Amino acid sequence: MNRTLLIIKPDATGRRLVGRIIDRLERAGFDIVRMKMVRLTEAEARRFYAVHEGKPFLDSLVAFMSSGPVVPMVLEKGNAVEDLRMLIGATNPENAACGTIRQEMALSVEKNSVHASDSNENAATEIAFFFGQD
Ligand code: 3AN
Repeated sequence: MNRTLLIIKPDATGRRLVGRIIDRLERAGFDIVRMKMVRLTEAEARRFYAVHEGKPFLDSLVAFMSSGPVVPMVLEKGNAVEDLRMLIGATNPENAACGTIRQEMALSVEKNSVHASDSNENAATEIAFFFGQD
């Protein structure tokens, strides 16, 4: 079993898509082991996206991610990181495969409804960011 982090982003919480996204995750065999709803400050969003420091889209991304509630959750499954990336689809919904969460629900490359960790190492860091070490 591996763990990964998924975040339901403000565009999706704002459109009442939380239940639909959770349904997709559970049907795909993920167990939710931690979950909460929080509103990030700009400083927290900037810290979460520190890897994107210097990118032209960072300021807009930080403003968006702190614009409304988000739902971070820890998901458990065999091959969790890769399987979740497959289920959510490409960053840009225009390139996301049919049947993926982003193809179905995302509005744009920025307002793309969900975040998922892209490696086991980043999953551990991102889980600790929201839920500490326990
Ligand atoms: P992913 O979320 O698929 O791992 P990353 O980590 O490359 O993609 O990007 C993090 C977030 O930054 C994306 N989810 C998206 O909201 C935003 N983003 C990435 N690339 C762009 C871009 N070219 N223009 C605007 N926003 C972007």
